Amino acid sequence: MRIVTALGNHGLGVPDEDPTATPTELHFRRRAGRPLAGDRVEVDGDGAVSAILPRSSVFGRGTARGAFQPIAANLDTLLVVIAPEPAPSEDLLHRYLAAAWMQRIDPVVVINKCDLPVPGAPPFTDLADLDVEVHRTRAEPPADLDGLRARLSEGIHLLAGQSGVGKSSLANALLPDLGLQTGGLSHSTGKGRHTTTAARLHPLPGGGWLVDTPGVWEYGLWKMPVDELERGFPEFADAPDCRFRNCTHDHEPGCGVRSAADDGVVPPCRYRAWLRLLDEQRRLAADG
Ligand SMILES: Nc1nc2c(ncn2[C@@H]2O[C@H](COP(=O)(O)OP(=O)(O)O)[C@@H](O)[C@H]2O)c(=O)[nH]1
Ligand SMILES: [Mg+2]
Ligand SMILES: [Zn+2]
Repeated sequence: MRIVTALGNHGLGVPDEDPTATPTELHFRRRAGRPLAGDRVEVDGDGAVSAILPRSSVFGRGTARGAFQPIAANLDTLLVVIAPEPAPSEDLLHRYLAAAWMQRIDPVVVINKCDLPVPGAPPFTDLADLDVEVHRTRAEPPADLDGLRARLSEGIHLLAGQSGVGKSSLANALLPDLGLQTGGLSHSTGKGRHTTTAARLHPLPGGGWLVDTPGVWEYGLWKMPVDELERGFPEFADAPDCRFRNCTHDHEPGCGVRSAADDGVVPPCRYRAWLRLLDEQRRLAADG
């Protein structure tokens, strides 16, 4: 079975061979651990989840205290949605990219609302310097979605991005029967934290799954070692070696990453993102 949504010790699942079947209620046995949306699981004779099959990835976020909060399993793609309006946060864009890379998930940037003029300014102009796939779409009314549709026909893909960029509109355009509320209404109803992070998988008509996580757009990382953070910055591998093996690429003399950023070998926007995420790690560490 494939878990399409999980809420603590129970959830909904569909047979692997029939993703569009009506999901059935599943109890999760304690010894199975905590299944997540996206998990493939074994079900015992009583119809309860007895084991989680090995995961290819786990996508999560940091809580306010810096703990890792898992959101979905076996993601292939993180769709980072930005739009000309509301103006994108450079910080949020780059932390999503880093989070995807460090969790072995391919990021894809979706520039939605391409009916509006796309500003010739960062972070839009920085995208050309990054090793990341970019799609331009219009969700409302739906247009220019064929490229994205084709890209999503296999695997599990999660829509992320700040409020108002058109995530619900995109989900509605890609999943004609969904009928999600658009216009940010789900934000103003003051739903609890549990509701706002419960991910839900929807089978796409052309194959593949789209994961929708209502309300998740503030995105903090969790406490992690510096080398784990660095997995989110694959472009640093192109920099010369640093003088110190445990270099944090911040203040240290002889830092290859900083010199590569100065030379433009590492995109300066990525180096700035690194310094912000390093700062966040130091704040999390200081909070205990
Ligand atoms: N002009 C334009 N507006 C869009 C597009 N996609 C969504 N919108 C509008 O943007 C607003 C926010 O969309 P919504 O899907 O709720 O964004 P979400 O908060 O990311 O889920 C709504 O008023 C949509 O009608 C688009 O491609 N072009
Ligand atoms: Mg929405
Ligand atoms: Zn360094």
